[in-house]
Amino acid sequence: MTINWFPGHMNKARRELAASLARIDVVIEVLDARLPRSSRNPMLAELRKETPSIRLLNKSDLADPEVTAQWLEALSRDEGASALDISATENSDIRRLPGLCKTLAPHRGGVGKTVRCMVVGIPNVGKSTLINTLLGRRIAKVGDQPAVTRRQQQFHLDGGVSLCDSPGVLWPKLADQEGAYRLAASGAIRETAFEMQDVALFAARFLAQRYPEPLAQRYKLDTIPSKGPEILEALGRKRGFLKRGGIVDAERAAATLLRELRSAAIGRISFETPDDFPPPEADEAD
Ligand SMILES: Nc1nc2c(ncn2[C@@H]2O[C@H](COP(=O)(O)OP(=O)(O)OP(=O)(O)O)[C@@H](O)[C@H]2O)c(=O)[nH]1
Ligand SMILES: [Mg+2]
Repeated sequence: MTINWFPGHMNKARRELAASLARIDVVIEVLDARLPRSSRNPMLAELRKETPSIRLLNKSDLADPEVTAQWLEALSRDEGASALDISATENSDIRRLPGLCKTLAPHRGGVGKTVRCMVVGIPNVGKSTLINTLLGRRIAKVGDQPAVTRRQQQFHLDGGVSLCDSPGVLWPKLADQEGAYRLAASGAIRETAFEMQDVALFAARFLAQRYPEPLAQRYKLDTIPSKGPEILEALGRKRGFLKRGGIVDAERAAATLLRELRSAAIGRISFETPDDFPPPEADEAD
């Protein structure tokens, strides 16, 4: 099944972002450390134009640390603009951020001036959490589901920096469906926009290929079956998710796998590495 999710509120949020970005000094782009490329909204890059930006790879506490190191290296090498890996819940990871924003907008540094920052990114990536941690208070509404923030909201930090929270936005057509499945598996897409079992099968095949040991350990599997449905079946049996007649409840097994993947109960998992994205020259080779 093709996954796309661009409901009306997101289109409105996109228009509001386009209008507000003209009055913004620094864009703070929050990406998901587990899928830094697939969580990058190509629409935001267009809307931002020349406004300086900082890229944050958030939820790095859930990502595979070795893969995050590869991403940090690749991002600074390939695109000239480095990124920081953070957990938005950890003040120690982000307390330098306001100072960094100021250095990117030196013309806004005078007395009585404010460096106006906008926090942007896909749904559920941790934008509002980041703002709450910087403020030291739970003011922005946070929740573990996409589309919690529905309108822009501005907050003032001490020291002449303002932060605007914004609703998470995706883009109208998720052309890279592999990326769309990663987004769904990570929790960025509302669950009514995809088939749970489809995405769980994708996740099961991915884990069997890239993270077989954590998968086997979590579900006490002696061997990992080769096909996605068989992995879900084995998981369901181990957990005792049986329906009448001893048939495995595949929907329950799917929901469990996705929940435990998202919370890192299976382990710290990254959904993609820089090597999954060949450089443009390789595409043009023949
Ligand atoms: N483990 C972990 N969880 C995080 C981190 N940052 C945010 N979260 C969780 O991710 C979920 C989404 O956080 P929000 O701050 O509401 O995300 P958002 O980007 O504002 O989402 P929308 O408003 O829906 O676009 C919440 O359950 C947070 O607790 C992080 O660094 N690590
Ligand atoms: Mg939010």
